Amino acid sequence: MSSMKEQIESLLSEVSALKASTEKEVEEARVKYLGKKGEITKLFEEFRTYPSELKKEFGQRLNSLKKEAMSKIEELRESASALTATQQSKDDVSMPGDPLPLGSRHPVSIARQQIINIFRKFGYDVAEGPEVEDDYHVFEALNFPPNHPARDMQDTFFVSVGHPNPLLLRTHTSSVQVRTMEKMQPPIRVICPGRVFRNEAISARAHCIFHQVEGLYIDENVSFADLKQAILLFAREMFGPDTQIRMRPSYFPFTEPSAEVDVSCNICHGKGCNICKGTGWLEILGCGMVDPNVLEASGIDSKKYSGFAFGMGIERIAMLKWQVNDLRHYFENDVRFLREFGTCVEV
Ligand code: 2NL
Repeated sequence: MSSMKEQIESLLSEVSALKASTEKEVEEARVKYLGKKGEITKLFEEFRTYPSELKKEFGQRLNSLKKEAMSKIEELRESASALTATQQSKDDVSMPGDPLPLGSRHPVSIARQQIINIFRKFGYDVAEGPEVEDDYHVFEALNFPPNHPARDMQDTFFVSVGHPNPLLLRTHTSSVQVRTMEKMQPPIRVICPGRVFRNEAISARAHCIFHQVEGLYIDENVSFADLKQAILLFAREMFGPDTQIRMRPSYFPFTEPSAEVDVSCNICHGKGCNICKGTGWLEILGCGMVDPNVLEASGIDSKKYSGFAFGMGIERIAMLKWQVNDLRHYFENDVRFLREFGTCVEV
């Protein structure tokens, strides 16, 4: 049998290498070393029979072995019980999280994206520009006469006044097309989506902020027939393949001739309903051949080039497409309205 000294040394290294991952294993280790018949307890019993000169030699060593074993067991017990607490908790930390309800896209955004996608397919580029513009790019370059009512404080939000070229909030996105013509020579094919601002009282049909898409096509020999075909193809992509269009003469300062375009009512198909007010037709946009003055103002030779332009209100297009009966729905953000346009996950 090995000596007391060797036994103490070997137990000391055993104890310091002890491992246990459950509370049961910790208890087994405690019994093995410190229980009534435990190995350390047995050494103490043997020690008691020793003569006093040997007691002096081993007493201290035995005591520190016991202390070491007790603190090691305590340490293992703490980490095992922390582990058990996590494992026994009712929360399954490996479960996937609760799904977050996703929002849905706003109908004005959906309509804008559809309009953009259609014209991209026709080869148009998308251009954007500033919302705070100057009088020149919104009115002057677009052939607005000096006393046109749109240039009045009543109709336009001015940022600065008393200046020959005052800053204002753009009333249409044509200013972006003017900036495009200033920068490049034909062929030009652009569409300009964006927010526009008009000083109007808010009602079911009007708002002071709304969204527009304008388009511009300039090249040699562009004719009114090209305009008609472009609008027809757009209308059929947007409102369905059976859609018919009609054009009514109109007036804009920046186009000549000008027209307003109606599409056949896709709700009653001409039978008469309250959306088309019994006429069978819905107005969707304004358009025309770009006035030569407008081309020349931006440095394009009106003898060599001609072009067409058009503009539409996105809110209006979305109203016709999805039968929204009041413009104010767009701005109130009532989730019951917004959910009609997307697959919103319920909470
Ligand atoms: C409407 C009518 C229109 C244009 C916009 C335009 C732009 C340039 C030159 C000529 Cl740079 N025209 N834009 C032309 C005709 C009609 O908008 O009812 N918009 C909501």
